[in-house]
Amino acid sequence: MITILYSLSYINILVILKTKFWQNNNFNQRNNKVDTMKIKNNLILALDVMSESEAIEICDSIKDHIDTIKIGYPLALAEGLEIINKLKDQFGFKVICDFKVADIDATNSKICDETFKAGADAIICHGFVGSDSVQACLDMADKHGKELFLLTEMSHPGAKMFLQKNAEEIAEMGVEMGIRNYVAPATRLDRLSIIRDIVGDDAFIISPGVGKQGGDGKKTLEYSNAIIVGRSIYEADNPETACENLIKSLE
Ligand code: FNU
Repeated sequence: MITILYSLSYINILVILKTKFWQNNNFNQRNNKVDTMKIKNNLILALDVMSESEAIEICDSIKDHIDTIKIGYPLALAEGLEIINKLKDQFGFKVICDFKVADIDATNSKICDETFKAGADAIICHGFVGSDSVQACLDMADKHGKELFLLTEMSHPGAKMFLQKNAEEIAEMGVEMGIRNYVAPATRLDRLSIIRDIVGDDAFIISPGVGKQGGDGKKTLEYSNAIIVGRSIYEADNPETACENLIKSLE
């Protein structure tokens, strides 16, 4: 009897130790993720200006308040991917490339590889293309030790036509694939809240649509980890003041 009890408690200890190991491991992984994407003032600048000189001028004026910028096709097509390292070197920013990658897996791999080689810290991909295409982006992000953001539902009115109908399944797919970073709209808080529920509190959500598209920054941050703001900052007469006022409004 004593021998049986002894063996049972030994097995119990092993089970507890194993569980703790996984908990710790997951905890460490989570910490790494959040650290990688720690964003000053929870504010990302969408730098959709059309020239390097304009980009530098804007960055120079907001550099004390923002440490993460998002570059999309407008600036990358106008100035080439070299703009990524130029802005990183000059301002020490983290750069998210908003290329909404949405192709077959083989092509997605190539797009992500080139973008990470050019210095991007993260890339945004579409989810509607399916798990094989998204997996290719995820594998390339892992290979480079960089981050992938999965776009679930977009912020503009047209997203209601097709994307919204599948956004929840896209988010579920992301969770099944182990994706930790998501893009979800600041313009529809009910939808943002649903997406947050699906991806869980440990996921990192960034949200475009604050300002010009009508979204409210402070309310968005009840569900998101950071807001993405473009025109309200870079089109302002004084981008630094616009940035400061926006940050105050988030308190
Ligand atoms: P602003 N963007 C968006 N909605 O607006 N990446 C999305 O659903 C999405 C995006 C980008 O309106 C948009 O391309 F997935 O001037 C732009 O770069 O504040 C930025 O977010 C919003 O810019």
